[in-house]
Order: sequence, then C-alpha cells, then structure tokens
Amino acid sequence: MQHRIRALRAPALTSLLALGVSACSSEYPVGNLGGQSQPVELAPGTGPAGSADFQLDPLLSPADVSLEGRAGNGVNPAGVGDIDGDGYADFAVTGFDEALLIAYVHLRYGGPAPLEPEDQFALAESGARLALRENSAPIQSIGRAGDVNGDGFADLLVTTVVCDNLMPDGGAYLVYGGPDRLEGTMRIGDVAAHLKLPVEGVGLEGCGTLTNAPLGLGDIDADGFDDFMLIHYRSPDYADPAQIDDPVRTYGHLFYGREEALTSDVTWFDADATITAEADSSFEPRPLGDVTGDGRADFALGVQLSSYYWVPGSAERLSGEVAASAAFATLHCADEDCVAPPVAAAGDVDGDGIDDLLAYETFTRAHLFYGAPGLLDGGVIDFEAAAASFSDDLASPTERLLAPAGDRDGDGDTDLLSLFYSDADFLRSDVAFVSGAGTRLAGAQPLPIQDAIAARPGGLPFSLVIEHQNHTFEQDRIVFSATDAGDLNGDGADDLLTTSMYLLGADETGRSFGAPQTHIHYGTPGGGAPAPVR
Ligand SMILES: [Ca+2]
Ligand SMILES: [Ca+2]
Ligand SMILES: [Ca+2]
Ligand SMILES: [Ca+2]
Repeated sequence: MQHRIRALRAPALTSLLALGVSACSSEYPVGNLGGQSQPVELAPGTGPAGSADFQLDPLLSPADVSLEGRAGNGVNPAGVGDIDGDGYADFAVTGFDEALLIAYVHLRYGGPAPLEPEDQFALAESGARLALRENSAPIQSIGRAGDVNGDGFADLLVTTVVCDNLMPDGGAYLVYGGPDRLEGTMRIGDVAAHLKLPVEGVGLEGCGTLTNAPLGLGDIDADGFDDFMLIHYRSPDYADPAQIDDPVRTYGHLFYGREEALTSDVTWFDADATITAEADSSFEPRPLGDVTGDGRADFALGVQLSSYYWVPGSAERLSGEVAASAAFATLHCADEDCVAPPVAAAGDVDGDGIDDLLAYETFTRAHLFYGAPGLLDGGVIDFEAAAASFSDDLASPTERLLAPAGDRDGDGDTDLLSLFYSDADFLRSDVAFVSGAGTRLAGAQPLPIQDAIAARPGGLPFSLVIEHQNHTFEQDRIVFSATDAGDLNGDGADDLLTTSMYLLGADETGRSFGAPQTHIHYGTPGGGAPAPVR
C-alpha cells in the first residue's frame, strides 16, 4: 500500500492558502462551514437506535454532480438546511467575479438528483446569486443559522469583514427562509437583514473580525428558536500610551432567536448578550449540538491552540456583558494538557437522540464520548471515560481526525468522515467513513482508510474519480474540503459536498491549480449491502 508522507502536507496547505482558499480555516479543511458542527437532524422516517444498522463503504463514492467554479477562486460550500421548506436540503457556495470585483453567495435548492448532463447544467445555473457591492468586504463565512424565527424554514447566515466604513457591506447578513424561492441575481441587502457593526461604537481598532467558523449555535435555551453569535475583536489603540499594554479583546454578540424578524436597523450592539474574553484573532464558537441530553444545544468558545470555555445550553439566558472567564468553566483534561481546540461535534453517532462528542488528546488521537447528562461537567474531559478512541500517527492539526458526515445511509445514526492529504506521485486526497451504529463503538477503533486504500486496484490513494458517460477516469484533483450537505435529494440519506481543484503543476516553489469544482456525492439510503455491526 501507499504510505502517506507527512512532509508534503504543509506545502499543500500553504499553496491552498496562497490561492485564498480557506482550507486552513479556524477549524480544518473538513466541514468548516456549518455542516459538521450543527446538530444533525434525523432524516424523516428513520428511527433512532434499534433500526437496522448499515455499514458504509469505507471510501467516498465518485461524485454524482460536479459544478464548476470560477478560476482562481476557492469556493466554500455549505449545507444550509431547507430554506424553502420543500423537504429538500439546500446548499450555497461563495464566489467572486474578478472582473467586476463582486463577491457573492450562490444559493442552490435541493431536489431530485439530476441524472442527465442537461439536468446537472440546469442545477448549476439555478438558484440565486446574492451579490455584495463592488469592492465589498470579503465574505468570511456562509452557513446555517438554523431556524432563527421558528417558522419551519431554515435561515442562512453570511458574515463579511465588519465595519462598513472601511469597505462597503461589512457585517453580517441573515437571509430568512420561506416558501418563495429566490431566483436570479440580486443584491444581498435587498433580501437579507444586514446586521452592521457600527464603527463609531468600536473605533477602528474594533473592526477586526476573526472567524469563518460556523456561527449558528443551535437552540441553546430550548425556546424553539435557533440562536447565533457574531464575533469581532478589538486591538488596543497603540497610538494611545494608556492602551499599549492592553490585551486584544474579543466580543461574541449572542442573538437569541425570536419570532419577529431582525431588520437591517439591528446592529451587533442589539445582541441579547455579549461574551468577552482576552483573546487573539482566532476566537471562535464551536457548536456541539446537545451533548448533555437536556434538549438545549451546547457549545465551546475559545482560541485555537489556547483555552476554550464550556458553555452548556441553559434556559436561563445570558444577558448584558459576560466575561467568559468568570461565567464559564475552562475545558481541560483530567490528567494532563490536551490540545486545543479540545472538542468537536460528532453528531449522534449511536442514534439515541443525544449528540455525541469528539475530544482530542493530541492531534493524532481522538476520543469519542457518547452524549449523556453531566458530560463535560466542570469542563473536565476524562479520556479514561471515553467510549472509543481513534488514532492516526500522520494526522496534523489541520487534518482533524473525524467530523460528522451526516447520516450517509439513512439508518438513523450519524456517520463520521476523515479527509486525508496523501502523496503518491501527486497530492491526492482520501475521504473515508466510519459508520455510526446503534451498537456503540468501544475501545480502540481502526480508521478504515489504510485498509481501504490498500484494497484499491493498484493500491493508489483516492483522488476524485469522475464518471462521465460510462467513461471513468481519475484526474489529478485535490479534494480540499468535505462537508455534510444534509439530504439534498430527499431520499432519506444525507449527502456530501466536496470541493476540488485540478492540479496544473507542482514544483519546489509550490503548486498551481485550475478552477475549483464543487461536487455532490449522494448518500445511499439503506446502506450498501448490510454488514455485520462491529
Ligand atoms: Ca429546499
Ligand atoms: Ca433559542
Ligand atoms: Ca448519541
Ligand atoms: Ca440524499
């Protein structure tokens, strides 16, 4: 079998970054845009634990649909939930028109899988392009806001670099879902609430933004409305001697969902609460779903490579300015230091209705905790109490071991994915799955990737295999993200969005890539052939 070579991974990421791809986001390439950190909804008609378990194929199937992006730009795909309430999940990608300097979000609506090339072309051209103004603030993130106004339609959150007076259209946009689809091209401000951070309230030093992490938190107070957070930071004014030793402070403006729609008159200062911390520019919330089983979504909040706070959902709302260090426990490991971020969402891996949790002992070792009352009480992570453990000696901070893949086979539990960079003659990527199961995983778990790669004809690591008119060929495409899209085609199995770039050339100075593509890999309801549960 091929062995993955660690040394070549860093240049790969560097070159992706040079292209402006947010592969190395505040999180990691897999699922940094909402899907992986959101509570995973059970597909209609699927039951929790007890129904038949299926085992997924360990490797990603070829793409069913490929959508071309614009050359020179990365695309950030995100599953955004069912915006129009037709039973099909919807998805969005970012885009940028280099000639006109227009950044935009392209929202496409789910529906029956397009089988013919003409249908795929129609999907590619469909939906709505929500455009910012010329030379606007760059888009930082797109993702699920959840259902902020509780009307049954999913809402979409777009954030850009804040402070309107530096570049136009800064701030955040909340696009409320509804039965009427958006079609064609429009200014985003015409169809979204534009939530601004007024520069006069923060000074230029307060106009820093810092995250492309998902900002939809789920329903943290269980009032039926999903909640979200907007984040900026404030550097000291170094021209002011009195401030020169001040720390950078971060402000997380927490909006509890409400029936009344927010309008563009609302600013970040109208948030219900503002969580503050001394933190640098990588401060982020990490939505975890409901891991304590009390019906309220929980999250962690913190700084990459530093400390994170544990913020369990609570019926008692936060209000006013809340100092994180005073209000929340710091996540810490029982025996020793652990890496940060120390936790990530796992989805509901055993399908018991309570979300489960991944915790990181090191960058190469992750532990699975099944959600339960009292989990993470006091912020303590006790690896001895973990149900199952996964290791990969070649993993690095940018390749976290596992992320939720949605319910790929529609059997009622969340499956997990790993995305690996690998190196054969060219860089390629491997996407592998660990099947969720009502029978809980226990003890040391093998990652399926090595065996699966070895089983491939020729032992080649996986690159994106594209099937076209019965002709299968492998391209030198590098998959640089994979994220749960929800169930785009309504068949009860969650679907995956990947992005790839064609590798044009590689030498010691770096690598160059062609236009990005976004790919849909439909899930397979009922799994493949049923296989014994581990
Ligand atoms: Ca829909
Ligand atoms: Ca709420
Ligand atoms: Ca569970
Ligand atoms: Ca599906």
